[in-house]
Amino acid sequence: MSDAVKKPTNCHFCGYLCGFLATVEDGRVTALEPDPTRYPYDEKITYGCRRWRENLGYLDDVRRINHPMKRKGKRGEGAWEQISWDDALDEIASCLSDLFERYGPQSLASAIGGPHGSFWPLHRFMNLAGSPNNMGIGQICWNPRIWMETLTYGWTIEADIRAGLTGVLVIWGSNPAESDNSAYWRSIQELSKSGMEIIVIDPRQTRTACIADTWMPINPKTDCILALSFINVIISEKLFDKDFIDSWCHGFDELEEHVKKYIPEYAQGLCGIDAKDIRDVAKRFARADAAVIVSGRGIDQSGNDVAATHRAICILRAITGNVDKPGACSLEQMSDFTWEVDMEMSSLFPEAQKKYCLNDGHTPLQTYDGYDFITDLTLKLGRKLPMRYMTSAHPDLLLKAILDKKPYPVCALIMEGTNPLLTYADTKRVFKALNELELVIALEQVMTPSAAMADYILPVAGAMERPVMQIHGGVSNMAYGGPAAISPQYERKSDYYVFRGLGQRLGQGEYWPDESLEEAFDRQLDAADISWEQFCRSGLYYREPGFYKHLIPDENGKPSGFATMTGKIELASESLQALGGERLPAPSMAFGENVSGKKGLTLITGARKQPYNASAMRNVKALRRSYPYPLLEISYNTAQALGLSDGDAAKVSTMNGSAEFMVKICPMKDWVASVDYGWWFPEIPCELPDLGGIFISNANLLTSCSLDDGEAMIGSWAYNGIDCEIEKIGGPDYFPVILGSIKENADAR
Ligand SMILES: Nc1nc2c(c(=O)[nH]1)N[C@H]1C(S)=C(S)[C@@H](COP(=O)(O)OP(=O)(O)OC[C@H]3O[C@@H](n4cnc5c(=O)[nH]c(N)nc54)[C@H](O)[C@@H]3O)O[C@H]1N2
Ligand SMILES: Nc1nc2c(c(=O)[nH]1)N[C@H]1C(S)=C(S)[C@@H](COP(=O)(O)OP(=O)(O)OC[C@H]3O[C@@H](n4cnc5c(=O)[nH]c(N)nc54)[C@H](O)[C@@H]3O)O[C@H]1N2
Ligand code: SF4
Ligand SMILES: [Mo]
Repeated sequence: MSDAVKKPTNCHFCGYLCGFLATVEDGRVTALEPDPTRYPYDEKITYGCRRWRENLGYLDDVRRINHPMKRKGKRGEGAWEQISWDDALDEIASCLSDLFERYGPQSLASAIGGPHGSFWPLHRFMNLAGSPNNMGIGQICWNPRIWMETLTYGWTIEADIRAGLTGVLVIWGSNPAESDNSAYWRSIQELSKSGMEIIVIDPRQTRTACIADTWMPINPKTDCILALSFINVIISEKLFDKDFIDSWCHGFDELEEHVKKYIPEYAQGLCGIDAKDIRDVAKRFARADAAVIVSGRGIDQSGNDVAATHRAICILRAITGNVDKPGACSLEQMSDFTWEVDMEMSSLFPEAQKKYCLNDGHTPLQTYDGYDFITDLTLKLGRKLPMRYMTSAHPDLLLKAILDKKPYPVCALIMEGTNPLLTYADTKRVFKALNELELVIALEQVMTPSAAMADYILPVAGAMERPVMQIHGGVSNMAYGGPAAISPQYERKSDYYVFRGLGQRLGQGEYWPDESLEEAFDRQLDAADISWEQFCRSGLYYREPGFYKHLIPDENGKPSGFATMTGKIELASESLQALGGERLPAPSMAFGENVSGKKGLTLITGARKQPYNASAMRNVKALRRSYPYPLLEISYNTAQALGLSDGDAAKVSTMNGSAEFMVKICPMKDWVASVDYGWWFPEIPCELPDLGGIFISNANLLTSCSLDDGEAMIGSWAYNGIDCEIEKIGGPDYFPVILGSIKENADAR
């Protein structure tokens, strides 16, 4: 037996990639402990996190996929045969070349999920293959903020929350107490004790709201109106930063005119927040020496007003002089290491294939033309967004191309790091699409309902078995991650291996020079003058972006300004207008329209909760015991009005479908309902007809990605602010009974 050695590695059960030391004996990990020498270490994080201890068991979890598998029998039936890697990749490559010949490479689509790994290998493969059809969750996570900040400021920003400098922190539609185990949430907690004022805008009184000085219980989807009302107060009370606006903002007069009508008394009726509180918060925000606004999925996922809300938030920062200033935020810098867009090899995507962009004519920003337009501007200051994320195909259009073969057929799908039957909108439509496809490939670690619908499941390596480096789309000069502690167990391989292998078989060989992901990372870091090995020692590469960069002289000795059409921060957006959008943010609700008094129920799907992450880990006993059933949160008043009590079972219905949850009474806005997302039941067989119970309590049975209701420029769909109805279907024994009986059946097989 060889001696035990401790090797640095990372947890990857969420995007924070905490550093750990793995004890390795005979090529197996036998113990795991937090590594205080590597980023992002915080004793409290690892103490508080309930997931990381699962890493050890996860290596040999019965649900793990250990060998390449090929479907036997009908799709979804659960019959598989083991096949070799070479055979799997040969067969898939030959199937793809056949499809490319028949329908062109645009007939291949891909689907990704959250930040589970590096997606550039997939994107490189798609670029070189010539398909524009990578689909993701970008339109409702990340992209809206990135697009609007880039249009308004010329680039995206990073909050700069600092003791002694930041006077006010507004946390808008985000709940880091549940969604973020990282140093960020810890620092907010610390700073809240040091005099920084915290304002939380959320329909739910979250744990984050509980540490805030002010909780603004807003009606879902009315954030744009609230932001415009804040702007109204700041302008009418002359609390704006006149010097900064005169020198560096474009379109202030238009803005002043535009927001005149959004007085707090008007916003009060729609947002459900007292006019007095709106005035107070606006004033406190404007008077702070430095103030920060951070936003989250409460904004990104609220449908048609997403872009306007982000724009209004961008404007709030600008008119109060809180852009690229210490204690407020900094404009990011591009990475010193190779940019994401170059790792993707986006410049090699064939020009002629761009005409197959499904988004053309639908969402002007999220297209190659929109991307090129913005890139011309950002390149003035040497920056470039990652092309693939920013042009990703809209799910509504892609599903149409799969189901109706219009405007051309899409016949094959590669799913990497996603469980779309649980996390994409409109589960039943996704299910139909998976049935319709000729070829479905899943790169997965465990058997999920989506993987169960594949023709091939390729077993990918997870935490500790493969290196990781998170770079946030390459829009900032930061990378974090670390090495593998052991080689992939069983026959698992890295995702990189799959795309390189397929690429080589499809004539892309010369573009995949690196044999392993480590080598590719090493090459990527070359430009920053460090090696992969050096990077792994601290687990972090970070350069502070600095502040007031618009004042840095350019080659003519003039201040370099902002990378927008006017060289200034665009309060009124010339770029948006040029692309067919609105110069100023306008909410979809027409002015004067008043929905107050309407007693409809509004639904939020997906507010994050510990200990789960998206659709994962419902099979882990320790976690499941603490959180056994999917919850529907409503206020005491709403419960009373609906005749519901804590623990009851209720059916929630929307235009799209219905799903079942257990009632939990919580402090939140009346007439708002919030359901958990990601719920399936690993105790139910992961095969048809039940497919792990995805048709019972899955929040995305209730949602739709229809472009008709989506945001006009990007296409964001709504996971929040959806009309719904609720009815009681049982008492507290409902879930134990249905899941218990299913479990008995499952065990009997
Ligand atoms: N209703 C509703 N829907 C939502 C949301 C919501 O709030 N409400 N949130 C949306 C958001 S913001 C996001 S980011 C998505 C998340 O959506 P997904 O990312 O689809 O969700 P996960 O359940 O995390 O699924 C990821 C899968 O990837 C696998 N995996 C993990 N690591 C790797 C890896 O390295 N390689 C590969 N190939 N696979 C891996 C896991 O086993 C898991 O099954 O959900 C979106 N959907
Ligand atoms: N435990 C856990 N942590 C996670 C994840 C997970 O699945 N589980 N997922 C990760 C991912 S992929 C992401 S993108 C991040 C997201 O992290 P966050 O952005 O913090 O997302 P949520 O925790 O869902 O918080 C969104 C908040 O917005 C509120 N909200 C809903 N609708 C509205 C509205 O119309 N207006 C306003 N103002 N608020 C609204 C909800 O009540 C909720 O409290 O979390 C990451 N962290
Ligand atoms: S916070 Fe995330 S990365 Fe860190 S230990 Fe917990 S699950 Fe793992
Ligand atoms: Mo996300």
